[in-house]
Amino acid sequence: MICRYQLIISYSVLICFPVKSENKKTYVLHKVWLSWPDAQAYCRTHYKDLATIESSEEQTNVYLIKPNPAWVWIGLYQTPWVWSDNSNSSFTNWFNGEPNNGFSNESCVSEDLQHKWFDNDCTMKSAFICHEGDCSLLHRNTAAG
Ligand SMILES: [Ca+2]
Repeated sequence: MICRYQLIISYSVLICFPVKSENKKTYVLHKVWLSWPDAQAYCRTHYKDLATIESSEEQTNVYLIKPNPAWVWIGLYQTPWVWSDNSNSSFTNWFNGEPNNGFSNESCVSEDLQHKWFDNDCTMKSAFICHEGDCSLLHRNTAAG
């Protein structure tokens, strides 16, 4: 009986918990210029993913981390338009006339100086915004020894 108890309490558990009380994303601006696929890879390695923007409130939060105007990649690409982190948000903030696939190769989305969205050539190099997950994994080893 004692043996079984020790087995249970020494089991390692993974707990996902909100980083902030309102489950807000944390956006991080990177001023290194990368193509969209390279920016996605960077964000997935160091954060959760390229930025997903799911509401006007989150759009404002993106605005707040861009004190210096810059074009930035965000995590939307096609086709059809999907978010890199698989969010099913339907929020959009397109510039008038966009997306227009203007050069027939515009499959990745960047945000302009006024924070409106444009489809652009994925190989174009640009600053980009990553986001942290809205929850973090806590690895807790409850081994009692
Ligand atoms: Ca375009």
